[in-house]
Amino acid sequence: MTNYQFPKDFYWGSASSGPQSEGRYENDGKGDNIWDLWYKEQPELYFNTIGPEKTSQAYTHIKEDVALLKATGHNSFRTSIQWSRLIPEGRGAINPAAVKFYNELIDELLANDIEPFINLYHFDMPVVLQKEGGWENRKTIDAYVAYATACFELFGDRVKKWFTHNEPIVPVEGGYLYGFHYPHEVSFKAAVQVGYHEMLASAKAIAAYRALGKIGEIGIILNLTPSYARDENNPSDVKAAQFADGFFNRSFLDPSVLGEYPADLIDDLRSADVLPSYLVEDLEIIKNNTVDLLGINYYQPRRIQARENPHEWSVPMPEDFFETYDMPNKKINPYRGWEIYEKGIYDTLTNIRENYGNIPCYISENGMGVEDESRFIDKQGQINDDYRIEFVSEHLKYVHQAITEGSNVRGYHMWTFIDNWSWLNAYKNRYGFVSLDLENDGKRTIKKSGHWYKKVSENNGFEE
Ligand code: BGP
Repeated sequence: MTNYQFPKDFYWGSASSGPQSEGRYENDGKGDNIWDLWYKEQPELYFNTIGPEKTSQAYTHIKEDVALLKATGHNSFRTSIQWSRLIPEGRGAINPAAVKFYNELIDELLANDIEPFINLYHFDMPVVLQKEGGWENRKTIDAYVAYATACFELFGDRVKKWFTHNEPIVPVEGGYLYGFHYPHEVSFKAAVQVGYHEMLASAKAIAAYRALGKIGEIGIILNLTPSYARDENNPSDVKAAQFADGFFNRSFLDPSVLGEYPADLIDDLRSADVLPSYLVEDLEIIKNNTVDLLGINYYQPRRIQARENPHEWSVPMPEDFFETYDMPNKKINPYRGWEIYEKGIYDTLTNIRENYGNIPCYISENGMGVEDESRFIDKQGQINDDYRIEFVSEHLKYVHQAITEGSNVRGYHMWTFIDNWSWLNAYKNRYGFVSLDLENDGKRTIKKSGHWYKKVSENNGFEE
């Protein structure tokens, strides 16, 4: 029996986001974001045609949901402030109903000793700004910094943990390479420009936070997906894995933590003629505004090999530099199809310790999506998700090992709290500690994993 005890004051919690949990509320002033717009244009793209208005309706369930956070052992919780709720037109007037809602949520969390971790951008570009080019347009950065500043001014007296973005590579991939986010363009050059603008916006928001003299920490949440070469002894595979790591991870990790872009990535992007336009002074801003705290989302690794065949697409793509391969005998989540590789979380934390100054970090997402989880409901209506308990505990063991070896890990947030709506996948994959019954007025029931997590949090660890 091993005792996995975590450091004092460890943050136990889960993560969600405004657009995935709040719901719409037509008369409460929220503007449209790109998910609302895309749903109006092409509802058939959304799984079971369920759009972004059908959520757990967190907007009207503050007390009930905070009580559930308590009942599942949370001492911290991440969500985001929806840009299009707070500032419906993207820039300009603030929506008073939004201020009231976020104030009530934050106050209720604090009254229950639950530390709010607040993220700003979670894939939810206001439509007005998207019509002007969204992150492709440098002017969006000013609108974003104004929104960030409004958040700091309105809520920064109580919120002490801020994040500028969740997974900034995802709008790059989804919106400008692989078609799963609006505006579903395919342009490597636009993709790189979008990523660069997101990064500069992050640094400028950090500068704005510090200029206000607020006492708290500000960071960024990155999905750090370790890239493993098929053959560590094959230089072409290693080079391909290095590109994937550079493009998907270090393009945000390095500027966010070290204040500069990796030289190998710049060389690769230059060779594809996709370097972004920038101003020389931007680089000073990025250098001077690195993060205090890093959130790490980890789901699965990338298995990479060198390209075997020339590419088949008509435009340059990141895949000119690498291809993924299907590793034989890998462990798979049978209910979602993703690889499960628990050691990836340890390798990522070790990389942060060894190469990124052991900056304070926390696991900001990690979780197991399951299709049709209703098949695991027992007679009492509880989902017996032993697979999720195993998933979380196996990852926590590796987090524990990293901490034992000196990693500066401050907490663990599972994705997610109550089953939430997820972009084009809607409710295809359920992730929560708490189930949501869409057929039954959004009824919430704590899953077996939620009860288990409470004990883990109370004991600040577990024995196994
Ligand atoms: C992460 C996002 C979350 C959530 C999660 C699960 O990348 O930060 O917002 O969507 O993935 O995704 P899915 O429901 O598509 O499995």
